[in-house]
Amino acid sequence: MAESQLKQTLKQKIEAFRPRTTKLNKEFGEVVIDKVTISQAIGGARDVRSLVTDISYLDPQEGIRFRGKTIPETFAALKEHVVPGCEMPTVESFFYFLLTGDVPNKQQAAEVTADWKSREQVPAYVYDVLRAMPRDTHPMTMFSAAILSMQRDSAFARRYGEGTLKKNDMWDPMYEDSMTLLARLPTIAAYIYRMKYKGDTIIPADPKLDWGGNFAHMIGQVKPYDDVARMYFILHSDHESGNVSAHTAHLVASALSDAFYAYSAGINGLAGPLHGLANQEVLGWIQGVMKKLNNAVPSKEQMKQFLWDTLNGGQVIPGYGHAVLRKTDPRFVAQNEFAKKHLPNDLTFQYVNMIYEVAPGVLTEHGKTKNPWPNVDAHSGCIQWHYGVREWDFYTVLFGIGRALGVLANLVWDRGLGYAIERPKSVTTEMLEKWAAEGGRKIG
Ligand code: NMX
Ligand code: MLT
Repeated sequence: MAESQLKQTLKQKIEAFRPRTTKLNKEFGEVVIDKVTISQAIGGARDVRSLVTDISYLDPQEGIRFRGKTIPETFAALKEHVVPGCEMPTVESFFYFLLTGDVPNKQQAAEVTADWKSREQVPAYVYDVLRAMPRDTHPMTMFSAAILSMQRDSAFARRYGEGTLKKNDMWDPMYEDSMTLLARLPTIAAYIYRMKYKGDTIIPADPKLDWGGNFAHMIGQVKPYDDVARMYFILHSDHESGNVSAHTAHLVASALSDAFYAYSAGINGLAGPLHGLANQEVLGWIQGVMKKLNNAVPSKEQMKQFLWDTLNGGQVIPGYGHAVLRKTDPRFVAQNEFAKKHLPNDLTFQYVNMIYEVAPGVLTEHGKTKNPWPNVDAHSGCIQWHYGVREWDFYTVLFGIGRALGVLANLVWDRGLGYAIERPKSVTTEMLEKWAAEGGRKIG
């Protein structure tokens, strides 16, 4: 098969970039860029600068930038890729941008579409795996298992096993696996959705549709949900590399495990309630309040009381707080703007807005969280619910389809730049106590 233009472009970019990483490592490897405190060692390595990625960067005040562009700038840059009759660009054009750093032209974006179409056929054994699982299995477990099952076809594992794969060429089969995985994720997710919640009535792919539009079609949705799907996948794609799903995948892949092993593991991390599962928790929380109020809109005082009840019950307010962000998440803002335009009178949307009005004050008064503002998950379920995707426990699968775009682009570059196996150093509690008594550990 002739090598795609995208792959040739990527090869040139990786080879041109590699000397920068090599030089930094060889000539400036001892330059200090951070220090580590006891609370960082105990507290989840928060803020320790120890990962490198050029695909996205998260500023605590501003939020995410994809390849240097804010969310509005990203959408503006991809304007010529907006699907006719829609508002959102294709996910394919966005992926080209994420992977290469260049805004694609029409032909370059079309090449991604064609490439994914050529790989989208999901092997029958994946469906066998899904069907063998009890139907009440969480869809994230199903999604992870389906991804893992395809490891048997990994190009990376096969080429590595042949014993001739050179380090500088390892990005190539990682790219192949990543493209295969991306091509199949919407079909797999839609299959889980229809099998689990829609009486096992599977809707086949439509070859005329783009990646996001096709997913909408395969779960049985109509316009404008196709734009919701595109927006959702783009917004959830990447959040630099320290978040649990991206970091897990990076860590697993650093052992030269292939993309299937690595992304399945990333999905398992995304399934945690402090990470991606928070979007399901938010909807559950809102529905709980609605039930108590017989679907009435609460007053601000009532809403405050519900928030306090949750906090006093020892639980977190889902969708609020963030490990890095210290302002409202711009992914929340992007969804809020979409909702204002398309579902202004939706009851759940009214709840989301009212929570946004009162929760930051309540959380500030509560005094624990460093960030009382909403994150992406505070909004996403509300839009899904409005369009009839009401099976909350599927929401994190939607996150997982989008997150694959960023994680897999990163894994290709990780291999291209030859990042090492990850292995931070552990210390004992006794050591920490000793250094605490001494006022710090003597370095050097
Ligand atoms: N409600 C109540 N308490 C909170 C919240 C919240 N939303 N956020 C943080 N806290 C507490 C936190 O539990 C911790 O308490 P303790 O000292 O008793 O352990 C304290 O505030 C300090 O935490 P932070 O340093 O502000 O936050 P951290 O970086 O540790 O955690 C989250 C970040 C996102 C895990 C945390 O804010 C949280 O649990 N939020 C709710 C769940 C959520 O929305 N997760 C989705 C995040 C985005 N995503 O998609 O992954
Ligand atoms: C994410 O998108 O991964 C979340 O906002 C969590 C994070 O960045 O830590």
